[in-house]
Amino acid sequence: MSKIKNAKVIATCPGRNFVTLKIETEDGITGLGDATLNGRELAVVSYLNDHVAPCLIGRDAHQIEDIWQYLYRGAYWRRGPVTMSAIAAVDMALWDIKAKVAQLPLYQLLGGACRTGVMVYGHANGETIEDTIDEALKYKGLGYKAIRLQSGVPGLAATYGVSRDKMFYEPAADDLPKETAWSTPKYLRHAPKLFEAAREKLGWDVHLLHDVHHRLTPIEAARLGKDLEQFRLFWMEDAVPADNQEGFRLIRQHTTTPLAVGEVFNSIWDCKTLIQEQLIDYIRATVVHAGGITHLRRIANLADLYNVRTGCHGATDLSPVSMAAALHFGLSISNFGVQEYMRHTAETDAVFPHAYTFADGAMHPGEQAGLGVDIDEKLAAKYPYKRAYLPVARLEDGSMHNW
Ligand code: KDG
Ligand code: MG
Repeated sequence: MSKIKNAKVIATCPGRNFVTLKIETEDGITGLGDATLNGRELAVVSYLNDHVAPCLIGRDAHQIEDIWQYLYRGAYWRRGPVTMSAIAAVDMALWDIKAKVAQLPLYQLLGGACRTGVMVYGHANGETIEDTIDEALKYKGLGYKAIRLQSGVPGLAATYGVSRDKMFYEPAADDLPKETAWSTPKYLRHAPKLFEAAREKLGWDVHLLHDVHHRLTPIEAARLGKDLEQFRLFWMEDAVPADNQEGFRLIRQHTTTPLAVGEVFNSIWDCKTLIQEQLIDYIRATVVHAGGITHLRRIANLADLYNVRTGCHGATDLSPVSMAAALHFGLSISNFGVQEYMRHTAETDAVFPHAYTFADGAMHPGEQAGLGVDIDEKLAAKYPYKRAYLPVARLEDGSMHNW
C-alpha cells in the first residue's frame, strides 16, 4: 500500500502548451502523467483539478487497474478526449510510480524489451516538392529509416502539416484559430507527384509515409491510395475522418496502400470495427489521448489478433512524458509498427529532462527507473499558459464540407 498524498496539475508553455499531472505518495515517490489536449488544455486542467484529484487522495497508488476502472466506469459519463486525457495522465503517473518503487525502467514491468529500439519516423515538409525532398535527405542523413513527406499544394496559400520551421515545426498558433482554404482536386493531382519525385531522389530503401489529415471522402481516399500504390508507401494516414468506421470498407476494397488512423481516437470503441474487420494496418491511438498505458495496451492486444500494428501519434503537442511512455510501451509490445517522433524544442527539453535517446533511426527510453522523465517546476513556472489553436480548414467556397 502506498497512499496518494497529492495530485498537482502544472500548465506550462515552453514554446507550446503542456499540461502535466504530478502525483505524490505518502512515501514521497512522485510520478508524472501528460494531460495535454491541443487547443483545449484548460478543460483537462479543470477536469483533473476539480473532479479527479479529490477522488485520488488516500487511494493506493499501486491499484492502477482499479483506479482506471473507477475513473472510467465510476464517472457514468464515458469516453471523450477530455475525460480520456485526464484518465491517461493519472494512469501514466501511477505506472511511473510503480516502476520507480520496483526500481525498474517501465518497459521491464510491461514484459521487457521485444526489440532493440523503437523505429521512429520524422517529418520532412516543404513549400515545394524540391524543398520537401531536401528536408527528407537531411532526415536520411541523420539515420532515419522512416520519413513522413508533406508538401505545399500549388494554388493553396497554406497546407496543414507544412511550415517554414523545419525540425521543430508546430501546427498550433495564434490567439484565435487561423482559417485556411483547402481544395481536394488540387491536392489529389499534386500528392502522387511528390512521391514519384521522392522515390527517384530518395530511393526505395527508406519507408515513406503521408498524412492526409482527414481531408477526403472514402471514394477520394480510395483514388489516392490507388495512385500511390506504385510508390509503396509505409502508410497513408487519416485519409478520411473515422467517425464512420464502416467508411473504411470502401477504401479497403480499392487499394493495397497500407492505412493508418487513430490519432484522435480516445477509446477501444473508436477502432473496434476498424481492427476486427482488418480495415486498417496501423492504429495511431496514443497513450495521452486514449486512456494511458493501461487502455493502450488493451487496444494493442486487440489489434494483435488481427495483424494490425501500432504507429502511435508523437507530434509536438505530446509532451516528453508521453514520448517516454510511448517508448516504454513500443519497446515491450509484440505488434509494434513505428512511432512518430516530432522533436521538441530545446526550451521544452529543458523543462522536461529525460532519459530517452535517438540513434540510427530508433529511440530507446533509457534505463532510469520509472518513465525516465522529470519536470523542472521552477523553469516551467517561467512559461505561463498561452491560448493557442490548431487552424481550421474550409473549402475554397467557404464551406466546412462534411469532414
Ligand atoms: O494536435 C494535432 C497534431 O498533433 C496533429 O495534427 C499532427 O497529424 C498530426 C500528426 O500526424 O502528427
Ligand atoms: Mg496525423
